[in-house]
Amino acid sequence: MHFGRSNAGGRGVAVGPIVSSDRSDIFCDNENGPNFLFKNNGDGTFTDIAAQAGIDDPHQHGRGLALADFNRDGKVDVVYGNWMGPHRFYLQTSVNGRVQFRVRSCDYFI
Ligand SMILES: [Ca+2]
Repeated sequence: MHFGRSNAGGRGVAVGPIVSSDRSDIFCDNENGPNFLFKNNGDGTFTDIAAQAGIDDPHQHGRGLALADFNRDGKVDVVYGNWMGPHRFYLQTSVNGRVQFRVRSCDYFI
């Protein structure tokens, strides 16, 4: 099975119910090009929704990542470092029933 572009330069991968309530999705932060967020379709296939969900971050070079529900709203959020770029902290939200990730600045932690 192949996911996305073969030259993506993956640097981090995490698996869990990121956008699905009862299935394991896959998030990959990449060095060369956009990140992937593969939503589990429940039939052995996955759909990359990173761009439509606002978490593709195509101009950065991801390094490692973690998943957690940082704001305790029941939705999984994503944090990762970038090489030679700003680190990212994304909170998951929903806009008109569609999954969206909003990047937050580090002052969110204050
Ligand atoms: Ca959350």
